[in-house]
Amino acid sequence: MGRTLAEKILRAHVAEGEFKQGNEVGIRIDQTLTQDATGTMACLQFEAMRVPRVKTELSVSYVDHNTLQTGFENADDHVYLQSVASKHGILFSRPGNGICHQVHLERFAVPGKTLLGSDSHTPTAGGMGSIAIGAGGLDVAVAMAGGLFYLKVPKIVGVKLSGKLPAWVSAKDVVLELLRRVGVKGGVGKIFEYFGEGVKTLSVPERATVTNMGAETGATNSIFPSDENTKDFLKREGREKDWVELNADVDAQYDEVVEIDLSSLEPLVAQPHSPGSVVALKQLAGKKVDQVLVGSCTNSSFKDLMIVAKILKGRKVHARVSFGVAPGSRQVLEELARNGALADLVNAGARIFESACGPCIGMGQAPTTDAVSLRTFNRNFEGRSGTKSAQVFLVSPEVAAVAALKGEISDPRELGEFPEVKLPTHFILDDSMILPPAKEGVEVEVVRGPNIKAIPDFPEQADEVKGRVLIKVGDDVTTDHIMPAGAKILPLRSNLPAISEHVFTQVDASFAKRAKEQGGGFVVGGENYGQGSSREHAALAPKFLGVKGIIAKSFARIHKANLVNFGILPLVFADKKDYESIAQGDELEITGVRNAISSRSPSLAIFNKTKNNSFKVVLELGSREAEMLLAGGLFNCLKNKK
Ligand code: MIC
Ligand code: SF4
Repeated sequence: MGRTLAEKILRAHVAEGEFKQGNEVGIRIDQTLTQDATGTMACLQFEAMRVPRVKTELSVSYVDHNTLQTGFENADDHVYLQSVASKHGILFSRPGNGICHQVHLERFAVPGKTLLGSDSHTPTAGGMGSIAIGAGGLDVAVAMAGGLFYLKVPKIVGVKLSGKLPAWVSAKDVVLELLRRVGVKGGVGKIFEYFGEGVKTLSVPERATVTNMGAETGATNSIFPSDENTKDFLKREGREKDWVELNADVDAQYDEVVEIDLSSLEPLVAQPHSPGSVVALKQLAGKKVDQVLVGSCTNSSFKDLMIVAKILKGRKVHARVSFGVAPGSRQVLEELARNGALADLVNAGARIFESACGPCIGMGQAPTTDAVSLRTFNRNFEGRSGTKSAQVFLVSPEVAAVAALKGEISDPRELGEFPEVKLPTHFILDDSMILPPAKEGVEVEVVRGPNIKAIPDFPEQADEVKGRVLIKVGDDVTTDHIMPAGAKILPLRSNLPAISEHVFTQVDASFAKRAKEQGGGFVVGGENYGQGSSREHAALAPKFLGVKGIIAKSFARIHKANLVNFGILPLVFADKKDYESIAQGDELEITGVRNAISSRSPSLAIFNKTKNNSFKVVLELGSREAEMLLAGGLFNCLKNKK
């Protein structure tokens, strides 16, 4: 039987375990990426491993999230990251050089390689034919130190593309269509592998838009073949030598197949507050718009921004709309500056932001109260924009540009001829903002500002676990709910005691105080607990506050791994109905926890003292995870092995 492309690449990297769906395997990681918001923790953890130089083929540390520098904290983090990178053999992409995923795609992603990144949108590089997976910072630190990355072999779902996108319909609509069909849980435990005739009609950056936002389905990653278009893009980036042809076998068998006819697609929109709430744009035509933002790692490539500039050229942004553009990389920005498109954007009334994540992670540009904000981004979780009452809609650059002109949602197809965008034969190649590491790392001194606090030691897993339910939340709770970001909180990413004060603040401002007063306890959640961002602070900060276990109907992949990495029990209701009978404040007790973990008995009974009843939970663990939980987390586990 023929093999899928994902299987071929994964098999070539398996170093432990048998490659069989559902089995845990350890894979070798060729490349890593970190960004500053998760990277400071990853670097602190890497430093604590006392490995002098990274053991990967390539590791890059990007600064793109925390670039506002409203105080000394962000700036201190940057210098810390720069010095760690130099000392330990990591390339350092300076603030202003661009968003990690866009820059990685341009300068480093290679077909057939494995990439592990401490950011959930790492699968962007799947557009280049890499197996690119998002993970918690600690997993990435382990990979930098030469360790394997462990994952359950996912199902491989083939997405068969046919036809060609009509004018004014773009790659964003392809992935919105996938989200419309499968929703925000539909990709859990799966890889989406694209194939079929339609693949040829999409360029690498367009493919990357699709693989980027595949993260919103909960998928492990998404991947496109490496073909002539891949070669073409690499050539324009001066990296033709990195090209290899990679395809699934013609008789490859997928676990499932989803078919998308590109020709039949129309402009789509994800409505508030979920990337999975997708409807046809025409249903919302006429809705007044207050803010339009173009950028983020989903849609900030040269072509995305050129389309917007061409639509706006010689026109003016509507008086009601605040219109902003954040180019994905310095390369994109310089191209636009030199070819005149930047002037067209400025002339139309655009506010130009730095090449960084910016408003996508709530670093500035919070919309007005009750605003309607149209964004080319990938996430519209409630409050993520910085304004809780704002309604954020996710759209393509084409739709965004037309809304900026008209001041309301309107079908871009009504604007007439679709502007053609030609890619430059050679992109401007200037890697001077990517600093190479020192040749002799030993001499480099790591610079630590007062905001950079060491991670505390955590004890091993107790046998008896007691505590109250500190909070009960519903389905699809995101890591943005658990550990919000934004201009106020993001600068605290390297200061665990300080950031912990903000756990669950969007949901219940008194959570941290209550958790501390009660000496920790439990969190009760619904389905898909911890979807979205890879931020390990959503596990680490609750751990710091004494959270011992999360009892949920199901968990998102990266978050579950982060919980285990930091020694928090991920408990799943054996009978989902028990979720109903448990309330905030209930006193819970579990005994024999160590024994259950070491005997890998999947089932545990929880006694609800308040209700005087017991219910069952499942603790599904591989042997490695069991070892980690017993030790009180991955870090303790590594220390024990030394
Ligand atoms: C996000 O888009 O939510 C982030 C910010 O990039 C996160 C990482 C983080 O929280 O630092 C992600 O996607 O993993
Ligand atoms: Fe940055 Fe937004 Fe992309 Fe996350 S989703 S990496 S915050 S641009």
